[in-house]
Amino acid sequence: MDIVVFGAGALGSLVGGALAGKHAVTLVGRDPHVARIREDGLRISGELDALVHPEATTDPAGLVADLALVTVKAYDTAEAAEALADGDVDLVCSLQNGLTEGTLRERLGDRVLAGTATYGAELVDPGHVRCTGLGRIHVGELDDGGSDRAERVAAAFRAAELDCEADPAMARRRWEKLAVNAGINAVTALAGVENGALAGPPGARTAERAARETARVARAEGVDLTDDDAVTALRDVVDETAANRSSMYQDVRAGRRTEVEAINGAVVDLGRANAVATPTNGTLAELVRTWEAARDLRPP
Ligand code: KPL
Repeated sequence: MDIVVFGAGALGSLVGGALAGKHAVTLVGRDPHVARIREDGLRISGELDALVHPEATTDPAGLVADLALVTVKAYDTAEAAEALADGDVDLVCSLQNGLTEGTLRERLGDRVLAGTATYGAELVDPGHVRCTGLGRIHVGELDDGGSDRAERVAAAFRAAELDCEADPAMARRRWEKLAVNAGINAVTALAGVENGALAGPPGARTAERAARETARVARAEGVDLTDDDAVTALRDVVDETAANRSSMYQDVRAGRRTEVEAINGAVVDLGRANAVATPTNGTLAELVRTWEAARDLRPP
């Protein structure tokens, strides 16, 4: 398969690098990471181990592929959709945090599949990504139901030895992942700890409250996600990615804008729309916003 990975951050580089062992992969990212990949290849270390030589570019214009994986930050989704609309890509699958598929679909129509990934990944240096936790990937139709194309994409991931399944119930899966991110990301970023620190109290208490609130909002939105399911999913990811620094913790360490609006912010907004109280997500969102505002990272 010809695969474009749009967003060569930590997860995009890890997944794209693994896929490059079996498929023709082009990573779209920024220098100096892209320049180093072009010169020396992409090194994957940690739980996965490989040196691969995918194509890499900083130019998102005119991309042609069977499949585009979108791995940009949630706030860059509209821009990615715009660039992909100008190319020639058969299928598009989001592996992002947050419920971003709606934005992709507005511009790219029913070519869009939903996806979730719980692998832990960190960019160590330009040209080097570390796999800090073997998670799994799920792909499927945005409107639920099974499909051949989702099965094909899952098989392409599995051919590259990534743990992946097609899921006919992606609405629930996406909310489950949102609950996991709502619990893990802001708490680890604010406390400056790896995911494994949420395996027990006190970290687990706040993280689990945020995940339960997310499940309540999901149910108000018509998605069948119990509080217990959300907490179990959270605990599983904490366990599988114990050594990982969450993407929000990595953003905070690097002094970058975070995805708080797409995670805790989105839970609060949808909670308000459905008259569901989300005090823990609200507090976490406000604390992360305070950190961003103090560094002038908030969008105008
Ligand atoms: O999605 C993640 C993230 O860090 O954004 C998890 C799966 C929680 C891994 O840390």
